[in-house]
Amino acid sequence: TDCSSHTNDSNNIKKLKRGFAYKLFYQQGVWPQNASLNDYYLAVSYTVRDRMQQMFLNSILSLQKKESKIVGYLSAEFLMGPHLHNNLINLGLYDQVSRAVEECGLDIKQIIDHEEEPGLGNGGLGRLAACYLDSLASLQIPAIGYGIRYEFGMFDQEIKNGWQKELGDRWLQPGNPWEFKKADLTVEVGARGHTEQYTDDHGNQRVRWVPGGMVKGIPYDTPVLGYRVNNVNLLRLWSAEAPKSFDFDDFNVGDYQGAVHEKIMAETITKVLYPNDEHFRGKELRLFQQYFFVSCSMQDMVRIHLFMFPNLDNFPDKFAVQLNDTHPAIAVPEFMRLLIDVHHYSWERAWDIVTHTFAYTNHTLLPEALEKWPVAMLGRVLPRHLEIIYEINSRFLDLVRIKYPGDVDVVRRMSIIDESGERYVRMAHLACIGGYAINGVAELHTRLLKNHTLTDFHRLWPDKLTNVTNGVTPRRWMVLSNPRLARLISSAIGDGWITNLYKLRELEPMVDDPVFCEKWQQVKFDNKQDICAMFSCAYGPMFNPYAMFDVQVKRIHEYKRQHLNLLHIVNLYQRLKNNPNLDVPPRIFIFGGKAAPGYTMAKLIIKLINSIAEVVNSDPDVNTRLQVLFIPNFNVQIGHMVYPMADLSEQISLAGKEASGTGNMKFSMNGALTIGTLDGANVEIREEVAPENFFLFGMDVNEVQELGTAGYDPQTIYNQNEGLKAAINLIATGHFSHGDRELFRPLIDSLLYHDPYMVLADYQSYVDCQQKVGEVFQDTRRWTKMAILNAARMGKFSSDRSIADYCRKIWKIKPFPVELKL
Ligand code: 26Y
Repeated sequence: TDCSSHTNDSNNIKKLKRGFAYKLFYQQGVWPQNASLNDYYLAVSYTVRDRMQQMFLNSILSLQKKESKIVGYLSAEFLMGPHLHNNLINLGLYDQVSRAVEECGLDIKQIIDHEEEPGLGNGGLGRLAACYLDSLASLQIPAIGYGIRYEFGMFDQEIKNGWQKELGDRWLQPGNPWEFKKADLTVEVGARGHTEQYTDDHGNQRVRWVPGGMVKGIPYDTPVLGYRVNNVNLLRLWSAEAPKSFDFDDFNVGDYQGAVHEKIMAETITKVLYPNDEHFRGKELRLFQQYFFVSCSMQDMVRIHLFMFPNLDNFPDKFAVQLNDTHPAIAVPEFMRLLIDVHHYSWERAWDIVTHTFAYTNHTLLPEALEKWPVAMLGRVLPRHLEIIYEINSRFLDLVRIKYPGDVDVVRRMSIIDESGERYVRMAHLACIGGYAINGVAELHTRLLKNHTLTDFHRLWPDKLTNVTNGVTPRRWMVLSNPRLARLISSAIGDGWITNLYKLRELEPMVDDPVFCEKWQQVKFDNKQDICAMFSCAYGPMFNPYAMFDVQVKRIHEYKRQHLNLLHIVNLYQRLKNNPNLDVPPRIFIFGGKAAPGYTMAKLIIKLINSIAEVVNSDPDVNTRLQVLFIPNFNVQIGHMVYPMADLSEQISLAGKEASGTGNMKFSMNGALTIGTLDGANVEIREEVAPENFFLFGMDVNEVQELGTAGYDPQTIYNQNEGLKAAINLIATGHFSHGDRELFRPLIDSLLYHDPYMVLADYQSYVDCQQKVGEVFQDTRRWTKMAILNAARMGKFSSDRSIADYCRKIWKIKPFPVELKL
């Protein structure tokens, strides 16, 4: 059989090569000798895509079976990352395609790296949606991810003179081989206009919305493979187009300029992803983006449902619709409108259907991130929806009044409308009221939702709010990105861990096997060398793979406290300058992450990182033991390199601010140790790996709260801590800015006079903990044991576990394996 599988292999490789040549010739229109790398990338991708079609079409067919319930995952962001590599792994075709490509005289890595990643998300929330699609397919749960096909995704970041510069992300330019345009599934979406009452043919009083304008929504489908299963799910992203472009007979008689203008206006809707995460701004176009994709998606699900059933009575049995944060929460009034105005349901029956359809995931506790649209704006853009929201609110508040007689304050607090000043629609309240389930994304986060942010809703409906701790997919974040580690693990315990991450526990006894430990270290070393080699092009051969790689990659945000990390670096720099014999291991501090273009303080933090790097890296007194590196343009692709090479993972947000974090999980499953606060999922990671394998520092949520109420004064701390004072002064006096004392003043002033994220309060605890980290790192055997135990205990943080929780606790869906028939 060995021999026959070998002939199968070589047969398949032959077929793959023929496939490449065919696609080059017929699809790209080039001979192999004239083909560019992009031609080859596309030819390989189309060939691989063909291998998915059988499963894809059979999966679509099975969606249309009455027995299977479908998850509709509504998300304004899907940060998918590159497709080709992932699809090769999930199909089990990596080795064969790699050899076929090699036999064409090319390198599979080159081809894989050529892909322009679809960066249709800001960070955690968008990447979570992508991990969940992977797990849904792998667990054989029928699902459709609904979102927006932004023409420009997350901006590309360049560093110029230490500052962030934003460049447009033209990801579709080279051609996207993974999507199918489905022009026949186009839907129409209205905007603006007015509502009117009318009497229908049967004498019923009805309301209709007469929109002022219409746009077309065109779906583009991307297949989402599961890992080695036949189930292929669907990512359906909507693109906006003008309804009758260049048909200026009807409305714009002869008005060519006007017609073109209308077309341009329509197409701006899906032009660009808003790059501000965790900071809400009431931009009308953003509101319409949300409504646009939600309306398209709800209409699509209704169409699918009516293809199988005579009416929408049993819609909640067919679809579980998850709202990924409040960005799609306008789905609640939109579905009400479709049911009442279009399908002529009564309010009561429509409300029953709606409230058995939606579930809402909250991803943030930061008040500035909560979406609230000005009533006036919402009424202008979506007049019918505002009426419906008022009616929902009025009926809801009646219920609140009956539950809490005489309590006018609770009515004010729970109302969908915030009437404390200018009137706003609170989208979180709409999502809580309009669905049957609400969840937080980590135990601590859910507890805080229950006790603070959503406490009134929790009191009213005690069973509605539950926790589903986030997870990440081990396919992309281990198998794909860390092949050395994946091979080592599989050689020790088999490859069952890839689909059941709890199996990594079987690695635990290996900590006493010196050979295994050495191999583990070698993997980490090789991963570190890879990245050193990569950066030697830009920086020369300055990075030392024997150093500790201390990494913080995530969006740049004050609450995530990159500047706390910097204060420690400056302190270490000063100690090294003062004492050349200081007994600390060499360390490379690595940063990566994007700042929202309008977030001045975050951009200043990037400048400070690069300024410190400039001084430190060129100072021969310290630069053999301390280096700082800012990796530009952190995205999924760069994440593939970063998580596997890290020794230390920085998860240092102020307790109570990070809802979950998911980078923390990626680091840990790749054998990095965490230095972190008791925030988000750090709490559960520490619980799983055991306290002795986790570097904990800082205040917990209670202490943060107590300090806040007692009155926090950062200046007292500054004055009482010599090391801290010296570090801050060194920055303030212009040591890292060529003597310029003004450059970093806004940052210094913020720390000294406000310090909203209590950086100074946690400083000493952080520095002390970093001291301990350094000591443990010098004991290589101990560090390695801790690292192995970290990875071995990451079972809980697979997105497979998260999705299984959603299925059981919220969606009530069971696996539905796809069978292949011709
Ligand atoms: C309102 C708009 C400006 C907005 C846009 C994007 C608001 C928030 C966001 C993105 C939020 C986000 O990424 N949140 C993160 O979600 C992760 C997945 O649950 C969490 O792990 C992480 O802690 C949280 O910050």
